[in-house]
Amino acid sequence: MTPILFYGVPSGCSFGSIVALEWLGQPYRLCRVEMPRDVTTDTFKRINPVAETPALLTADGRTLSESAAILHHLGALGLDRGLAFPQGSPGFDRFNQVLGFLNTTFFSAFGPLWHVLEHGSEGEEKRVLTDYGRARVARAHALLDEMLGDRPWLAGEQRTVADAYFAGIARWTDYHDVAGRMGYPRLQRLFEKLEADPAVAFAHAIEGQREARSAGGFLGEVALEAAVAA
Ligand SMILES: N[C@@H](CCC(=O)N[C@@H](CS)C(=O)NCC(=O)O)C(=O)O
Repeated sequence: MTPILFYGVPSGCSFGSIVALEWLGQPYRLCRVEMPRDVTTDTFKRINPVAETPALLTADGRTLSESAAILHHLGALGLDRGLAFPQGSPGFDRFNQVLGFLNTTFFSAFGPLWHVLEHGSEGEEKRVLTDYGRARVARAHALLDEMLGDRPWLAGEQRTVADAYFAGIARWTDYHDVAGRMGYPRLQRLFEKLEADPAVAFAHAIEGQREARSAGGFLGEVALEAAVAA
C-alpha cells in the first residue's frame, strides 16, 4: 500500500516528516489531523493510542508513531539519497545523536511556552513558566549551534532527515517571544537554507491548505476515517 503520514495542525512537529517524505521522493499520502480535536478521537487512537502526531501507516501496513522512529524509517529508505546513514557507521552515530538531541532537549524546551499559550496561564504561573521556557529555549539553541559548528548540515556534510525535523521545530520561535536563533548566525543560516528548500515550502503549503507543489511523491490527502480504514 501507499504509506500515509498523519500530520498535525497547527504547526505540528510532523512538519519534518512531511519534508522527509518529499526528499525521499517515493509515493505517499497525507492525512490531516486537527489538534487537539482529532488526536483524542477513538478513530485516531487506533493509529496512535498516545494521541499524538506524527504517525505513519507504512507500506507494509504497520502503524508507526514517534518522530524519531518515523524519521529513522524514512531515512533508512533514503540511504541512497543520503537522508541518513547506515547503522553501525560513524555517520549514523552522529546523525542519531543530533536527532536524539532535537527530539528531547530541543523539542521539550518549548514545552513550558506551549503550556502558557494553550492553557492561557496568567499571573505568577505565566511568569514562572515563561521565564523557565525562555531559558530552556535559549540553552537548547546555544547547544545546537555549538553542535552544528561550521558544518553545512546538522549531521555533517549531507542533508538528512534530522535537518527536516529541525525545520519543523525551529519555527516555533515564531509563536513565542523568545530569542531563538537570534545571536546564532550559523543556526539562522541553516534555518534560512531550509526555508528556501522546495520540500519545506511544500510542507508550509500543505499545513496552510494552499496549492502545494510536490517533488513527485505526494499522491494526495486522505480523510481520517478513510485513512484508518486503509
Ligand atoms: N514524542 C512524540 C511527541 C509528539 C507530539 O508531542 N506531538 C504533538 C504535536 S508537535 C501532538 O500531537 N500534540 C497533540 C495535541 O496538541 O493535541 C514525537 O516525538 O513524535
